[in-house]
Amino acid sequence: MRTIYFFIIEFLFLSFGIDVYSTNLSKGDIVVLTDFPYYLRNDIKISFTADVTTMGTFYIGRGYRSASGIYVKIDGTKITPITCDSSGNEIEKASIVNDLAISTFIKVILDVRHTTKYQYKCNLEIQSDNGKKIVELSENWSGVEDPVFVKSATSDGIICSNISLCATSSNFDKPIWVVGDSYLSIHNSERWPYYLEKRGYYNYLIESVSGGATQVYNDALVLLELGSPKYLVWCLGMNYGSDVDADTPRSSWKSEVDNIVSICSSRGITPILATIPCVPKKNHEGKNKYVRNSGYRYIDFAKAVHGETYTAGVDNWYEGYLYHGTEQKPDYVHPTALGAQALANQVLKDLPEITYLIGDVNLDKSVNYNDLNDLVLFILGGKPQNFSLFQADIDNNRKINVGDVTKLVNILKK
Ligand SMILES: [Ca+2]
Ligand SMILES: [Ca+2]
Repeated sequence: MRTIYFFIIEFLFLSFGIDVYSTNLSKGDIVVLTDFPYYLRNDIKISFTADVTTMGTFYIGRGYRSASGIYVKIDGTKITPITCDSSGNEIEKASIVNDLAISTFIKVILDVRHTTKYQYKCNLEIQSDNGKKIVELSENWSGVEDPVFVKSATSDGIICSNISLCATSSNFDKPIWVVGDSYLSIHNSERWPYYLEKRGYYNYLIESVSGGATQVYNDALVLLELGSPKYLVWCLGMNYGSDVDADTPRSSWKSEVDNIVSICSSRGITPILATIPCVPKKNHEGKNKYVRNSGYRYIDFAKAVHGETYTAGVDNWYEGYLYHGTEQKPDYVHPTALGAQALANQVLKDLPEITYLIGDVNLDKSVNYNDLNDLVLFILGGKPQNFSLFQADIDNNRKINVGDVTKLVNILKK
């Protein structure tokens, strides 16, 4: 088997997508989009086109045989959704009939987007010689944290040429990006984004992976090549080593935070830092002092759960906030549902902008023609009441002008 790694060949600045091209895909080959963020969650659109030499089985999606992998297997007669268990073993779901005659070309589009609470569903579209087929898959893609790939099966795989694999995300337009680790999950009631979603607030990009540390920092550098949020919320810290003391944060964490702040500064992005609750085996006092003294805004997660001080081997959090795990599998790192609610409340307190609706320029929690009137009034030099500059820059280019009016009209037309 051959593994092919590609680097960015072409940016599509209008859609913020990444394309990768190759001459062919043979049995056993896998193509991975190495310059597209691996840990991007939520909305994502993947497309694959190829000239078919011999139709056979192939897989397309995210995380081939990885712990949170989710993808589809397509062959000449059926489409089979696949999820992977925590060991990366494939679990095949009920197949859907594939009645397309695929002999000269194929185009596959996977469009994953938020549908209902805690659910990210995937629309699959396949085009070929005799038409197209569109199906909505029933699996929930909200837990995915893996790279985009296409793979030809080893024994009966597709053979094709002129392949193109492309990925993009509507999330790149979101004004707030949150980068972190296993604390960030929308479908787990022991994580804070769950409680934001419960209140209807999910309008932000999440980049995260369990155990996330420097690998997420590196992924964030890739992500920042694809767009610029207004706010970059930096929640990494738990999975770095203990601080030397309360005045000396872990050097690897500090150098990465410093670099992210520097990138934000040069790009006009507002960094939002975060304190990290101390846990019985990890001292984050140095990181937290550094965050508090940085002069930047921050979310005070340590305060939210009473994890500000470190005592080796002792749970200093509020009663019932820290998950202890089981005797066989102790935890002492993650919050309980109670702890997660406290963290969510702290996010709402320290970053109220995360609740804003795109286009709600008068901040009355609905988007309608009053917002359009106020936006036009402001651009013409008037002074609308309760006008939010943050909300008015709908196209996220740090200017408030006719481009934002066009965006708002498009939102209202939907
Ligand atoms: Ca409004
Ligand atoms: Ca603008």
